[in-house]
Amino acid sequence: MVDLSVKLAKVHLPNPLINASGIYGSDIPDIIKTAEAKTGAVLYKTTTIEERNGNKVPRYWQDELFALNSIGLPNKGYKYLIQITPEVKQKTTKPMITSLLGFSFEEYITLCKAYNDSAVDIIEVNFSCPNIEGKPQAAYNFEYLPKLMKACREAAPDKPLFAKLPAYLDPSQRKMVAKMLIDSKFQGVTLINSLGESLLVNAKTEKTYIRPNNGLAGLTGKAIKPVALGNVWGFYNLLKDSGIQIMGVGGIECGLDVFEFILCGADAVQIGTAYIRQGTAVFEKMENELIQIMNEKGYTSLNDFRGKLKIWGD
Ligand code: RRO
Repeated sequence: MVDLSVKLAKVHLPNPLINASGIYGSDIPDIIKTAEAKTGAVLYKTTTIEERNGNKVPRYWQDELFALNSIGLPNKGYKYLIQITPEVKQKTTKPMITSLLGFSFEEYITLCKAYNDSAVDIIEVNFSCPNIEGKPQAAYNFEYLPKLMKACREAAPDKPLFAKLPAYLDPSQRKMVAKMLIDSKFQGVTLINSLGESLLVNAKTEKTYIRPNNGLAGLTGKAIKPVALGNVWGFYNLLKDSGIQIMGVGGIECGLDVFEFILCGADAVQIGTAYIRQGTAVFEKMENELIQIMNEKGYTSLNDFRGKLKIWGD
């Protein structure tokens, strides 16, 4: 009998499959739809202080390999999500994870404080939205980020905090950020956000596929999986003795992908683009495929293989 359950901080999840932020999770019907699927928890769309409509359309484009988005944080504002969470919790026992992003230091603090006193189970602090014109990602500012992380921690002492980070393409960056996570006592990290500043070109029309930010936007989908796995494995090796957990995200489409992320050290995984493409059935399909792989390999729990990737030649 295979046990897929996992604990994120002290929060119990029946399985490690979570919708990525931004894929549904904006209002009660959205949240319940994801809770009724074979998910382990539900993650809200990133919330801001004020309600937002997001960027101008077209702001999303996809093919089999890629999806490019510049959605621009459409959401109903944090007060709305805090207000509906108790009602959501009457309708489902699944844990609720919120996501927040501040446009300033002070806004991050306000949001962390408010969610600390709310019914959500875990807070994902988004330091890595690539789609706000004129606002660089906090996660790439190595002087600002540690101060911001510490302030978020102080503002939300009672909830598990996960930092949503972008891809880091150099080990020196990962080392600095791992130290920041440990120093500021975050419980976890979500890796990776979409690859910012990406561009897809329509050669036929000689135009960009999307409109905001000169056509530059966040890349997701199957093609980014190797970058995501590299970041999960890289951070896992820096964080494994600290107890800081990892949610892996980026290009996960099937149970085999889930297996690979856990093998590289992920505690749980998030499914974004594949949820858009395949609908709620994607979670049951992935769960069944993961169980089959584990049965074939004789594993009975995720701990049997988490972080146990072997290096060729060992
Ligand atoms: O809303 C978005 O455009 C968005 C966000 Br907040 C994010 O964190 N990552 C992304 O790819 N899109």
